[in-house]
Amino acid sequence: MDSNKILEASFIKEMMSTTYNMWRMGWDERNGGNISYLLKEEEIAKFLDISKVIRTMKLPFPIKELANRYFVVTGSGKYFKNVIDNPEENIGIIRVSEDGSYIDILWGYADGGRPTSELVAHFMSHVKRLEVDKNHRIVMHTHATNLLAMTFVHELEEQKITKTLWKMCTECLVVFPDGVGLIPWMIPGSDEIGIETAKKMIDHRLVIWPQHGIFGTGTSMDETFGLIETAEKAAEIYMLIGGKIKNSMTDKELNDLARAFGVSPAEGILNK
Ligand code: 2HA
Ligand code: ZN
Repeated sequence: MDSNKILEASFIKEMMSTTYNMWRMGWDERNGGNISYLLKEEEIAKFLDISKVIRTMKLPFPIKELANRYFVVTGSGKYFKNVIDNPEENIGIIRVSEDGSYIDILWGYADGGRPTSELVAHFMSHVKRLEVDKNHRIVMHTHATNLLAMTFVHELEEQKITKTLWKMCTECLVVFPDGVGLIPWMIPGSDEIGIETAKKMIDHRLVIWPQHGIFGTGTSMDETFGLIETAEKAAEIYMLIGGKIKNSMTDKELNDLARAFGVSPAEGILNK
């Protein structure tokens, strides 16, 4: 099978267009950001000989929950800006081994590269999200400008950040009633940041990394991008108004909104 047939696959096209969009948003400077997309074997087998392993790579610790799962993942050190012109070098397709201890590289990373440095955070977040949503597929990390800026001037308390974001645009509570999770500042790429991010993913699809960026998860690329885009828009409004608030939605209005749209706001944030 021609290995470039994979470029016709919709999931590869989605990786190309999404990374480009995120770069255009100004969120993914240089090698900032990473995406992993859980794929079904049959989706890949249509385009690629899945019995051909190019290379293998050991994982820092076994992730048995993802055994035999396939992903397309952005490359470590690669620029989102460049994926659209050269997907073979900047992204790759991987499969987690039977015992979860290593990965097979099946396509991509053509210059000898490897998946994102945040692979642990991605894999552990996939595990947690799959436990709560069987349709879960995407983990997306990005340096969304205003969400990052907000972590310098807002209290670092997840319920307070959630409430602030909900109040910035009427749509926010409807789009992320589960609110945002927040972890302390930690070393990127470490196992610890992966473990702490994943813990937050049990209750949230968005997790903020102070002074760094955000992790978003979802069932499709559009939904996940839209989730981060909505939170980022709210953070942009917050940074634009700079604390000078004369009018805003009351807790009662937010509760009415939730009822009208049939969503349940995360507990303990709005006054009843
Ligand atoms: O991939 O964004 O957090 C580069 C990063 C690390
Ligand atoms: Zn980052």
